[in-house]
Amino acid sequence: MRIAAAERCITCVIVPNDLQEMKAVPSPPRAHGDVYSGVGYAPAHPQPSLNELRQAAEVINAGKRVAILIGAGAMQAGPQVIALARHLDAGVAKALLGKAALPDDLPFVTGSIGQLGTKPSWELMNDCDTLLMIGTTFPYSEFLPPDGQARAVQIDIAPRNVSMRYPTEVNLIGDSAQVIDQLLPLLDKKDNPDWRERIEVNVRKWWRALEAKAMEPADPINPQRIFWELSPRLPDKAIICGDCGSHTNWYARDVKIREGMMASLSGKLATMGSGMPYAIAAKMAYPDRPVLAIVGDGAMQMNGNAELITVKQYWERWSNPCFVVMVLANHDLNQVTWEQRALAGDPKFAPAQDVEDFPYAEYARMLGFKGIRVERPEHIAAAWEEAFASDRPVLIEFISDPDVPPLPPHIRWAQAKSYMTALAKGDPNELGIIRQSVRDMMAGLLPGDSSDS
Ligand SMILES: Cc1ncc(C[n+]2csc(CCOP(=O)(O)OP(=O)(O)O)c2C)c(N)n1
Ligand SMILES: [Mg+2]
Repeated sequence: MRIAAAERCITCVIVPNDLQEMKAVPSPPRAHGDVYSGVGYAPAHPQPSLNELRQAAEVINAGKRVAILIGAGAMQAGPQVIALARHLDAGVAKALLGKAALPDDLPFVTGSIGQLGTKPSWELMNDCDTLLMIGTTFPYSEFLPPDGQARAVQIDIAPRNVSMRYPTEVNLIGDSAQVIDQLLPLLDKKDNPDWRERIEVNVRKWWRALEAKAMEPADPINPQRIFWELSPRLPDKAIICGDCGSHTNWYARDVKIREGMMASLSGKLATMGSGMPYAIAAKMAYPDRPVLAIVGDGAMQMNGNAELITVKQYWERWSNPCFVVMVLANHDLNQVTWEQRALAGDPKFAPAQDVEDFPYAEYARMLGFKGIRVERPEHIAAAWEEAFASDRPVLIEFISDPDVPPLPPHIRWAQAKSYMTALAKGDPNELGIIRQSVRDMMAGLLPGDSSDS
């Protein structure tokens, strides 16, 4: 247990059968092979030296356009990151596991970064001259500033994580909140309203574009609208547990996290099947808080349906019964179908990608829960409200369109062309994809010409 806490890693604890059968004694005999140990845990408190802090301050003070990137390691440093961003006139982008580290209603928060990220995060990284990475191992270099463009500083509790994803000049090892507290007094107050204004304008434009995109019609439901309508209806202190699929894009981009909420998913392994077990674990740890699991129909059939039985077994012990499972029923392993179209130019291979139809809401009712099936976009908002007001666990099933492209914010013309080429090879969803792609271009999120590449 101590190794798990000290190393922050998965740790295997083996209790041999013969040990389990031994008598418990206050103290083992003092004999060769017997081990005496104590209880308790003392965490390490690594601290950067004053010299290192000064070097970091020198790099940051020399810059004019600062970008901050935070990850899960900044989860306990929200107020410090806000103070830092205000002091430096900086924008803050969030890696997927750091989504709950800062609320999305702050005007300088550009949202998530990367393949599932936002356009203002992309712009922030491309236009900055200084990068400050805090508690993150975000791996995709094409979403970070081009090499040589930005001088960079990294803060991380683990020495092995630094300079691993970007050639950072100065690395500060320690707890994010404490290190920022030490660094801030050494930093000059920036006076760069143009940079800050540019970031905030990009953020405002992005939210408007996302809303326009979410409100585009689809057949029958545009998945983005489900997430767009969710944000204002999320209860305070909600814990959101995501899964791996096309819905992870909409979770990352459209869901507006507020102060006091928690959110996670399988950010590093990106394994399907995280949503339901994470949600059950969240409810076990915080039975008084509302919990939402976001799951695709593929993952629901993989393990989610079975885990609903676990919920049946325990839910009446929870002080707050609010446990909502959202199933995105698109009858497709949609994320991979799109990856194959966009990256390889291959059409959907239906025998591998189709997901069998299943009556999720009906099955939930059979288990004694509330089951809601939503087939029309105008019913989404009321369905969310009904779900969060329920006195028992709820499964809410959205019949959604698999032809809405979950493409990255900076999609290049070459990629767009590559999936269009796939259509020529006879994609079974050809017509729907053309329809939704044209709608996306109209909403301004796909490039209309090669100048965007
Ligand atoms: C255990 C596991 N198997 C396979 C994958 C590859 N994979 C990533 S997303 C995805 C499709 C998920 O389908 P679904 O749950 O229906 O969500 P959707 O993409 O349709 O929203 C697959 C197969 C994975 N990440 N994890
Ligand atoms: Mg699916």
